Amino acid sequence: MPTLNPATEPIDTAPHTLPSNHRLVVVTNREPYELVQENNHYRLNMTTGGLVTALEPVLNTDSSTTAVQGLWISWEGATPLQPEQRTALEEHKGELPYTVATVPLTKKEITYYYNGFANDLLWPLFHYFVSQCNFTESRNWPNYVSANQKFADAVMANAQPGDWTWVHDYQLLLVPQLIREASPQHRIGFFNHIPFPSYELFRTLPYRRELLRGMLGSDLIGFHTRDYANHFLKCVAKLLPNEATVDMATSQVRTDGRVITVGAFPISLDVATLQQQASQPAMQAQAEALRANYERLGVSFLGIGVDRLDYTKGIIERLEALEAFFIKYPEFKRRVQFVQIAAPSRAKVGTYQTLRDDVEQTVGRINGRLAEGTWTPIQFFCRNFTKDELLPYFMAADFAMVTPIRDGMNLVAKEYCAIQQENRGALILSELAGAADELPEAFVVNPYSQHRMEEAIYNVLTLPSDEKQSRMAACREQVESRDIHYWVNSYLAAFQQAVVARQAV
Ligand code: ADQ
Repeated sequence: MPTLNPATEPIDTAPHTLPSNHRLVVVTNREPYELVQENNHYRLNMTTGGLVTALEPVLNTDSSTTAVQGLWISWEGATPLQPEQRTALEEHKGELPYTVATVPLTKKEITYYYNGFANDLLWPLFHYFVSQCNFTESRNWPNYVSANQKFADAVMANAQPGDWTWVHDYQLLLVPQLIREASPQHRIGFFNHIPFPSYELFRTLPYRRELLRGMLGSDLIGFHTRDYANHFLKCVAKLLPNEATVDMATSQVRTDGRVITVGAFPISLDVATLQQQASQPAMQAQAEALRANYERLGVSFLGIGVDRLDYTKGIIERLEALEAFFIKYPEFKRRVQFVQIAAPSRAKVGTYQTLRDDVEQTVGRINGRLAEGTWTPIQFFCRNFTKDELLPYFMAADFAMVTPIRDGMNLVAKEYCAIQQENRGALILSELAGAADELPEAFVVNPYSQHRMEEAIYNVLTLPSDEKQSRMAACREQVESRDIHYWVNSYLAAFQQAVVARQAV
């Protein structure tokens, strides 16, 4: 079997419905919808984050031509539901275009499995932030194991013969093996949404072998980039030499009498739906009004940053690069407005509480230092925007700064390109985001280099517009041709091949 790398190689991407009467079972930690109370009634709101944004159209038979019938298994949410809320959830579930099943986690599991092992150890380690890692083992690991067991149990409790079970992300690394133990013939796919670190980093984890074995319960293991896939294969070769054989050429692992396929599948967006939303006259009018408001204040260039509030996203480094830019090029003061929109996230993890304070202080310090008249260089919104609120900013902005310190993929970069239908905007993109592999025509920067970021800002403001347009056109065409349907089609095609490969052994 050839090495799977749809980022660079053609692969069968004809729309892949699963065999008839078969079902896709998506398993994620985060619930796709949360219950929101408004006045006296409840409604369901889509949750913020890359994973839900990407997966929703796969199962959403209302919005997609390649959607498949499915079940979505996830936790119930960070706060256990009160009886009244549970009733409301049951009533509203029917509005979703797919079936959902929830996994109730105890407060202890949420503290130690989710906030602890997943978000205070795996997340920073997989993003190369070793100094942020909390290696406390005594409660975090047992709760990670028990929570993973609950997800595996939920899969088994809901299982039907035609299921293709697709487990997602670093919170659930043990689930594939736990399902395999309960049901050896189960079809199991896994996808990791964050980077997979190099061996030298991964080996620092106390439970590194258990985690690899957990993932190897799958038939197909997917990553965003070939580099992440190779890191994983090298970790298996180094850490499980007596129980697994790795073939780097075919990107396969043999263990436990099975073949496991490993591949790169760069995630993307439901581009057509996003473009359709952006082309609504009301949305266009909002974008124009937004621009006009800034222009009235003398602003010629609008820049944006849109992120979950996370230290991996490089928000402070970006703001400091803007500060350095205004000091070096004072002629752009008053003429450039930067808007940073950040969605609060993981507020129960200590590093995230201090991050919000740090960003607010940085914004205050920079504005205090540089503000002139009515102009403050940075506007900061710290809340969830709806897509209708967010899109006008994407449309109005002359440039976007997507400059994470490390990021598995980064969908904001692709969202910004997708809606530049006139190729107007410019994207400044970190080379340490997975998206940089696919978007080399963006203004690619090293997020650790303030100097490079300053120069990139200068370039996007001063280069001739035809050069910027041709670079954006290349980025947009890439995003359009490798959209979410391409991602799901290529993953499901490879999943079916991987199950055949496993059964052939
Ligand atoms: P995330 O780290 O959550 O996802 P990302 O891919 O950037 O990050 O997606 C964030 C999503 O949230 C985007 O759709 C964006 O528009 C939205 N968003 C951000 N700020 C918002 C705000 N203030 N209000 C409303 N919406 C907001 C993880 C990995 C990524 C990977 C995805 C998918 O960390 O690297 O791209 O999964 O695999």
